[in-house]
Amino acid sequence: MGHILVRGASQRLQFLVLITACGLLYLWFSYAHPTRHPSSLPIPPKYDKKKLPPPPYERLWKWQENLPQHNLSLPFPEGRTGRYLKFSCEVKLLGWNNVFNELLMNAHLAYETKRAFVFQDYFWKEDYYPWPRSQSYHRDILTPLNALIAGPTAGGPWAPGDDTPRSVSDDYWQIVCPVNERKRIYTRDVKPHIRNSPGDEIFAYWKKLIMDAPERCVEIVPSSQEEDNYPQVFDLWLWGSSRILPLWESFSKSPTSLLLETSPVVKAVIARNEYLFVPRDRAGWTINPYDRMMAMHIRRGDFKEACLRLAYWNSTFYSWNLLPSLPDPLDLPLHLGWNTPAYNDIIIQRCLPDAKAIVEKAKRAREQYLAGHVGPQGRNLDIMYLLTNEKGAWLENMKEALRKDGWSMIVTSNDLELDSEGMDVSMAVDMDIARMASVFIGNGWSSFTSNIVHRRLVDGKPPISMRFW
Ligand SMILES: Nc1nc2c(ncn2[C@@H]2O[C@H](COP(=O)(O)OP(=O)(O)OP(=O)(O)O)[C@@H](O)[C@H]2O)c(=O)[nH]1
Ligand SMILES: [Mg+2]
Repeated sequence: MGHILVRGASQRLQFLVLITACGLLYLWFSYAHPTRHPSSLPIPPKYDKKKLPPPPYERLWKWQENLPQHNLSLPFPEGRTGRYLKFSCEVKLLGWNNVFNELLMNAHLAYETKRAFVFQDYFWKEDYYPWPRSQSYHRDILTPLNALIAGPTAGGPWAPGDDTPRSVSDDYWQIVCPVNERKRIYTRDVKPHIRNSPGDEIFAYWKKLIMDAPERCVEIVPSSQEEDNYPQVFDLWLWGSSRILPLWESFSKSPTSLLLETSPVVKAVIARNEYLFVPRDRAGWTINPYDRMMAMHIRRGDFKEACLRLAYWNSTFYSWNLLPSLPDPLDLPLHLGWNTPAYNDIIIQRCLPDAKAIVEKAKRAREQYLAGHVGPQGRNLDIMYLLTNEKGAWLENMKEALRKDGWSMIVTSNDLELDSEGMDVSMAVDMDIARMASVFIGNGWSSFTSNIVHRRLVDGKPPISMRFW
């Protein structure tokens, strides 16, 4: 037994020496050999997005917490004697863009009433979150507002000389405005007086109410879901109708709009992916790729049902997409009966165009833009960015069709390399690329599109560069 063991051990030793020698020989050969072909290089592990955990944002939360206005000793109108306005009725658990347009208008109302806007973080709808709910670090699924946007709405400074109090976080509101010092205004007491009124009248009504309140701290409290499905000050019924339009003039010129900024997190994600947009011709890095870019917002997935639902509930475009200065309004023929097959056909064409219609629209939008506009690079528009929730064969065929139609460089949302912060803010990343592109084509029913339109118009981009399917 002992002998067998000794013999077995010495055989194992010989075997090990042989294996090690072969390994060393192989390593020497493969690394010392100068003509190694690149295809024989080790293949890196595939970038598996789902394996990255969600971003903890520890430093960003801390930064938000330490904003300089979070200081009780500051003089009026900030600090412990300051004036604050919190919208507890702000919509939660919806797509980012329905939340975004509302919170900006709330911030504008706070500005107009000379109160500090209490900003809240983004509460994700679980279905849209890139990770399973169980991976959230909080009870709710949250992203700090400052990861998604920057500017005074998220606590940044107002313009020099503007003495409006700066926005504060919800956590600071709990400290500076203890419960017994809050004046509560219930939406159920206010909204019935102005239901279905034009947006400017709704705004003016709330503004007076809040200005007249002598209390330092005002909280707008929502009624129950049973009483009001959308208990917001500026609710979905307003955003989805032309009643919003009278607000454009003041909102688009407000410091809330003018000082709204892309967040550093979003800027960083774009910067690390920007090489993808650099043209391969000789001009290369010397040009601004956005001057030659068209961006298209292509909503797919289960959107057929969504489009028909929109057609059923609402025959008009959404919010700023309704601005009459924009070139592709939804003009439905008068004789069309609501919800008839012919009516639904038109809605589907405008809401969920097929690949052929998309290529055609891109071509026409390009021609019409170039006919009236000479960019810094002359008349050129050949880089395409597709913002999309679509993947797979449909998208590949779409890219091929665009390539055949002369688009020399085509990049999609799926081509971006995203770290976990990038995954978390990817909608804001796509939106910012679309903001900067020379021409943007979007979906008229979408708040994702209308928030891009808002920033493009505020940036001074011409209406002919904002198109709808
Ligand atoms: N990065 C990226 N994310 C998208 C895109 N489309 C949808 N999403 C994500 O999915 C969520 C829900 O999508 P939507 O319902 O189309 O967008 P929304 O923000 O709710 O705005 P609406 O267009 O009014 O519905 C968005 O908020 C994003 O988080 C896209 O094109 N790019
Ligand atoms: Mg949505």
